[in-house]
Amino acid sequence: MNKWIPVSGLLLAAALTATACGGGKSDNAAPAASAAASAASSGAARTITVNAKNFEFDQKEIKVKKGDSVTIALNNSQGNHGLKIEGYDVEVKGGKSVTFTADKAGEFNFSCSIMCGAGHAEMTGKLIVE
Ligand SMILES: [Cu+2]
Repeated sequence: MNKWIPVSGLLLAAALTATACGGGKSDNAAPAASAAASAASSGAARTITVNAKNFEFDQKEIKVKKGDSVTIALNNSQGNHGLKIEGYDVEVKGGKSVTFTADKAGEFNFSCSIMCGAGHAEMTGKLIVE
């Protein structure tokens, strides 16, 4: 009976060693994940002021880089207008600003979000995220 005690001790030691190795593998995955997170948030902060009047935006094309933190400030020099970007959940009204992360590449149409009159449908532009 005494003979079995050292054997079970060895098995326990082997089990602990195996567990330690498994732990080492999962530790290796953690730095890779945090590196990807910091790469996504390394974009520049950009502020774009858009002036709106009846019936156009002065910026028809807004170009940013993917990952940028984009602030759009809308200034109504004439009339009452808003700016809404399709594909992003972003809308800003005159006199205000909105900040979002341009995390999707592509071209996204924006348009006036307030019925402002006869030329309302012509108030469009494009956000280009590259
Ligand atoms: Cu409008």
